[in-house]
Amino acid sequence: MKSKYIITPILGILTSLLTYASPYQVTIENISPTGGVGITPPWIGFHDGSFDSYDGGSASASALESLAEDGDTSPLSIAFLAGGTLAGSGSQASGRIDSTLADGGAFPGLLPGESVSQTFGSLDLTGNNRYFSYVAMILPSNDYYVANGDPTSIDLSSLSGAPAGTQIQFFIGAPDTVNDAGTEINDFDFSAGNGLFSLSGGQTSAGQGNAQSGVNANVSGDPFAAFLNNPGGLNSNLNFNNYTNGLGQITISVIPEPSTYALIIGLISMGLLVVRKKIKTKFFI
Ligand SMILES: [Ca+2]
Ligand SMILES: [Ca+2]
Ligand SMILES: [Ca+2]
Repeated sequence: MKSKYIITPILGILTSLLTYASPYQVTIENISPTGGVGITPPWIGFHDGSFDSYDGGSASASALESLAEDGDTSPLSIAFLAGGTLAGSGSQASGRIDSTLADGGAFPGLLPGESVSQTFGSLDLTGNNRYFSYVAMILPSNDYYVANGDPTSIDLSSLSGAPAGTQIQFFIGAPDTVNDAGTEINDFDFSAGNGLFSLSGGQTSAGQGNAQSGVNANVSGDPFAAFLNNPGGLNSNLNFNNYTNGLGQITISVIPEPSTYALIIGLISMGLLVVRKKIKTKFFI
């Protein structure tokens, strides 16, 4: 009976810790079928709604071109952290947070079935970091990429103050939503990632390819049918417009703070000691 009174306040403390001490974890998974497309290390950013990566029907910014053609996230990150936007209008004085999620493998991006995670200790999900943006290049391709072109379409504010385990999850690259950046002619002689798919040719260094001078447009139908120098015999699973849900999934979840785990273990140990002591006392009296 007495031990019950001791455990109840401990549970109360645990509940409040889980509610208030909460970092966030972002996990990105390539859900393409075996033999399907790869994704370069995804760039992600948290902002106040002022950052837009592209507008359909408009030319790509050079920072987006670098990512779409070579998987290079540096120019995009620099532009993002400088507070501006790549499309439309908007700016943010300070407080943006971004990252490129590379895994430790020989290929730092995500092949089918691979995933990568990163934890963010402090995000202001009701202010500076309320909205989430992502951009990643599709492999193989010359300038195909996946991104959200609406700055406020992914609102994370509901995760603020939510208990550990709460999450927002969504698919990316659903059929007919992958973009051609319109910056490089689609040509297997200068595409990136060929070697990952046993395709001959391909660019041997960043920036190789012929300028397209086009605009951002959704890729529909067979994505590779109109490529120049198509070697033929492509794995049919490379057709990402045939994937039911898309080519990837992003999960953003509230997780307990590392120090919370230590506190939980400590408090449970204390509780167990107290209970053991009580039981022992009973047996020996
Ligand atoms: Ca846009
Ligand atoms: Ca193109
Ligand atoms: Ca190229």
